[in-house]
Order: sequence, then C-alpha cells, then structure tokens
Amino acid sequence: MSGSPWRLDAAAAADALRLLSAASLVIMPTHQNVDADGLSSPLAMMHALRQRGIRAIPLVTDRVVPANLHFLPGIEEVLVYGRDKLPDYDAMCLIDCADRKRLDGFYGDDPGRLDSSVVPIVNIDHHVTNGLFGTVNIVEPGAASASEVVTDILASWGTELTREIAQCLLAGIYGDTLGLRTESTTSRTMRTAADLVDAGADPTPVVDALFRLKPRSSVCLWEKALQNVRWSGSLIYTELTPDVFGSCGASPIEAEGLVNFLVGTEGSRVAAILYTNDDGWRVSMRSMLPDVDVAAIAAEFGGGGHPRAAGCSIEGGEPEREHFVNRVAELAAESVPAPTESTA
Ligand SMILES: [Mn+2]
Repeated sequence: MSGSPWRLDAAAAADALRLLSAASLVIMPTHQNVDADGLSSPLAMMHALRQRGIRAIPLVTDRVVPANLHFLPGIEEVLVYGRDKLPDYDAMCLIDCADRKRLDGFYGDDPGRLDSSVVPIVNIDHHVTNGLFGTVNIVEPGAASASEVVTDILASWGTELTREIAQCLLAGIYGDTLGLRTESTTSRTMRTAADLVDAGADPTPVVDALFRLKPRSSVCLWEKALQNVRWSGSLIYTELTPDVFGSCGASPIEAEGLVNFLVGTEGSRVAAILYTNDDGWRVSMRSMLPDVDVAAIAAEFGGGGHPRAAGCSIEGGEPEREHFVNRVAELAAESVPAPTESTA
C-alpha cells in the first residue's frame, strides 16, 4: 500500500462551485469505455449540484451505458451521445478524464466543444497525465479514484452527503481500487470509503455488480482461454481469436480480468494475452514482480505502458509469435547475481 498523501485545493474547489453556480445547465461528458469511477463521479456531482438548484447531466460519450453500472442511483438520467438530443449547456464538468481526446465523438465531432474560452470547464481528475485543460483544474494524482476527490470537494462545499451520493462515490472508489485492493489504495482511501458507508452507502450491490455478476458469455470465453494456456519459461499466456469471441458471443471487454487472473499463477513472472487480429496479435501483459518491467519489454516491440501493465502489437505469423514469446521469457528470466570476483 502506498500513494502520496494529498490535500484538496479548497480555493480551486470554491472557484469550481462559483463557475458551476453561474451555469443554467452543466454537461458532464464521460471518458470512452466508461467505468465505475468515470460514471459514478459525475452522477454524484449531479445529485450534489441539484441540492443547490444547479442542473447537471452526465453524458456517456461512446454510445453505451455499461450494463453493470445500471445499479447506480440516478443512472436513468444519464444521456448518451449520438442517441439522445444534446441539450443546450453553458458549462462543462469533466471528471476522471485525463485527455479531451478520450471524449470519443463528443470531442472528435467538434474539438471546439472542449475550448475553455468558449464554454468554461471544471476539470476534476486523479491521473498524473491530466492535460490541465480546464478553466478550473482540480487534479490529485495521489487519489486512487476521481470519486475520492469528488468526496472531498463536496465536503468543502458543505454538501449534504445523502445515501445516493454516498452510493455513487463508493462505487467509484471500489471500481478503481478493485475493492480497496490496488497499490494506489491508501489509508485515506479506506477512511473515505468508511465515511461513505457511514453515510448510507451499501458495499454489497457494488461488489456484486462490479466483481461477481458476469454474463454467461464471459464464462464461455474464460473456459476456452484457460484450456489454451501455454508457458514459455516463466511467461504464462493464452490466445484469443475473433472466432472464440464470436462462438461465445463475448465482447473484448469480457477478457479484461483474465490477464490479471493469470498473473497470479505460481511460477509465472509475466502473464500475457494475445488477441489475434488481421495483422497478427495485440498483446496485453502484466507482472507482479518489482524486478520485471513489462513496459520495457513492450517497448522492445514498439509498445508501452506501466511497469506492471503494458501492451504492444506483433505483426506477422507463427514465427513472429514464437520469437515474441521466447524473447519475453528471456527478458523476464530471473537475473542471476554476478559472480563475486575471486583473486585466488
Ligand atoms: Mn478513475
């Protein structure tokens, strides 16, 4: 458990409230492939601003409200870009979005929408890479989730922490920390979660929706992926073809937890999933060991990422794939300490 302590910039939070209070409608577009934190945090903000008579609406930018987030209080008020009519808005609040380009079509169709000199933007986030594109920026990389930052902002505003707000914020924290289990989880994160439970949030539906309930297609996909597990040295890997996804009726997102499942296998130093495509394979890699840097391994194949999670692509066929798995095994091999020099 690590993570630097952080303290909310109360002056920026006050600026954000002034900006939002002046608006007649605040739109809150979410990042593409929206997850629990990305949707829960604007929903909590919607409920909170309503207490002050400010209208704010979350907008899912890439066409789908994920089925596992339907339990969030207020989800029926969320608009979907391209499906629902875009209302007239005069302020924007982006939460959990490090990059304007991650707003999918909402940005792509008209980048001018994200010009803060045209429409004022409140930018609330916890990604260290945030572009600080807002009129007001509240970015706290020490926070494990945007929902944690929003919890503090609402407290600084004197917002009444209702059960529905607490439920949204707890879902966001659990989503980004995998239920308070990631390295980014701090004691502060846990205290915030405890405060939300005290305010009426119920962890059970959050845990069920985010970590337990799954479609039958996921079990089909995992069954086939696990039957096909192979090793190269300490690399454990499996391949998933479009045929497998098709025969199970599964979407790519359903394979996402699989590499994290494999990485905990005894005797493995690196885990990978190879997704077959027209050019070869897209690879997702993980390691749990401090002496293995999968970002460096991925970089050798033109990819990148973080030391514990990275990805790359392999172009070609069987020989290229064999070279890849052998090379990863070589790079991940336990380093042998250099022999001490003998003067005898
Ligand atoms: Mn987040």
